[in-house]
Amino acid sequence: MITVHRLCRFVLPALLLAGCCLHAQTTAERMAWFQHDKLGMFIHFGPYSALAGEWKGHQTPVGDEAEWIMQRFNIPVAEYREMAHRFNPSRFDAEQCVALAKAAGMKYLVVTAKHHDGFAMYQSKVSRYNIVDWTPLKRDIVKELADACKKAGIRFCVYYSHREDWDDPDGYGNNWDYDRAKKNFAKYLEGKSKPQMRELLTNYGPLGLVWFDRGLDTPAHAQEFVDMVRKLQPQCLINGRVGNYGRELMGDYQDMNDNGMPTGGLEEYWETPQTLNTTWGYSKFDQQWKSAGNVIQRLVEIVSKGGNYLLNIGPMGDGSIPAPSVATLRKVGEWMAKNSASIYGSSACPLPDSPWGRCTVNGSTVYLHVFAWPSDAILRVPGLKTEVRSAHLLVDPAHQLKVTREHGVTSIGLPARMPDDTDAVVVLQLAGALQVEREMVTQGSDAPLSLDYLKGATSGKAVKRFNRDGKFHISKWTGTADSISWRMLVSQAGKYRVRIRYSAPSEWAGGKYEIHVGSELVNGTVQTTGEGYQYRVFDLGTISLRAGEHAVVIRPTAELSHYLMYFESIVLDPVF
Ligand code: H79
Repeated sequence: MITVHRLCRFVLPALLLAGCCLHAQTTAERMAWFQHDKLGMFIHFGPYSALAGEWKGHQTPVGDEAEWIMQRFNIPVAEYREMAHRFNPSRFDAEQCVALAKAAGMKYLVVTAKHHDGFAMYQSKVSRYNIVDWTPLKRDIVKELADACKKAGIRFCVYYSHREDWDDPDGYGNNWDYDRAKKNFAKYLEGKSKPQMRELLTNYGPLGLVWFDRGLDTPAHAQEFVDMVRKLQPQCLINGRVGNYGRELMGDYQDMNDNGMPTGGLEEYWETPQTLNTTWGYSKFDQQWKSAGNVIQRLVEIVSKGGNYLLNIGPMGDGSIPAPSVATLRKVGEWMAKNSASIYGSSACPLPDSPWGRCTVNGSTVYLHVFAWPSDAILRVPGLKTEVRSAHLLVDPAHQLKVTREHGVTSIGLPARMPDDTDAVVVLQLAGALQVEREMVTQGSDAPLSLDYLKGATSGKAVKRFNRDGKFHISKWTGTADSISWRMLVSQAGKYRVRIRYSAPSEWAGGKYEIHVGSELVNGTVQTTGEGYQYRVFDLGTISLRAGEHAVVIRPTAELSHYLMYFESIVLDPVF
């Protein structure tokens, strides 16, 4: 049995701490709005928008990212600069843009103040290569959006590409005009990147967050950006890409890979940046638009796994927003207008996956998001242990739905017709905090039992995390109170080979752990798998298991000064 919601484990302790002492803001306090707001608008806008995926007859295919066009065709700096001289998005309307975000239910907005091409979309004293000093438009787009956001009550945020700069001779990425060997990266950091970041943190009012991209060469350099944000705007959040990929998180929260979706609920703050078609910057070739229904179901999936959705629009060269993006966001807004109570402030749902949809949780209220209406109009919810006080459709609170429970399955009588063709939300009011039956790991007739990080229940400091390299694992465990456990049903008695899969840097070698499988005990010693996240399998010998239910627990055997390992799975293979 696990008590919900899981996020309490890392949010609540910090909040309690904050309540009892007067001190600098904790991460949890800074993160509160982000945790609540769930949906943001990303805007990719720059001179590349005017190229729309085409340069001198060369086209970026669908699937390529049109904001990368300068790099893709190795456009010489002089020619790209000349093109940027003519960039004149006179139809850009910040208030309209922000109104669209608001109508869609978005609560924060992140605009590319400088993307990898090095062009600033605001008036910068650091470099004349900016939209006010370099183009016929002569308007500060960042300022216009900051003002419009303030008026509309949307949290204003900036994207700044701190490492990549294809215009600056010392920035990363342009090795077609500039000799890589002659680059002085520190000169770029001190001369452009940091001073521009300082301008953005000084001249545009309070920023909700700064969205860095592509990491930095060293943790020390990344720390300088973190320190600058903390000093100039202590409330401002910092996304994890401020630091190097494939390393421990720096900043306040994790971003998944671009368009990434975690396999399950994570026990940390996270966000996924996603596109409406397949490019960030506008491309006239990319008409692979997601449907509004797909976007709504993605939003629900993200919230059901505890994350935030940062959804992109790419304005065109004239500044207007592509019509399909507008249409989709308006439809998302129509759904949100009726259903946002199931989104804002909600957290990850610990109920097992269901064939009909997903669920989100807010205190003792559970929102069942029905994507596929059951043909017999009975919604079956296995694993829910807390008593259900009442059930109704979110859009029809006056009409109570009948709830029964048999053999651990809660059934809700639905109307015959689905009231929303994308996601009809059923609200369950519980008698107390949501408690769920732990999922049972089972085996096929002669198949292994797989105890992975997804099905495991963490306790103590152990948490499910993104590894900043595309994979997921459990880490942050350092002592005997930090464990992972499973319920497992062995249908075939006999001998099983125990294998564990994890990643561990060299400093963690020698850490001792134990695995209890029913009454059997397996001891292990951590071996290094090398630097970065390289998961390897280690054989821990065989054990004998009787048929029936067993509890499995893995934990460190002593207090450590570091994490035990980045845990991925334990597999029990029958040996016959
Ligand atoms: O701003 C958006 C992307 O431009 C940026 N992140 C999001 C939010 C990004 N930076 N780096 N990357 C994405 C990954 C780079 C992928 C690449 Fe490619 C593969 C670069 C070159 C090959 C994709 C395909 C882009 C150009 C071709």
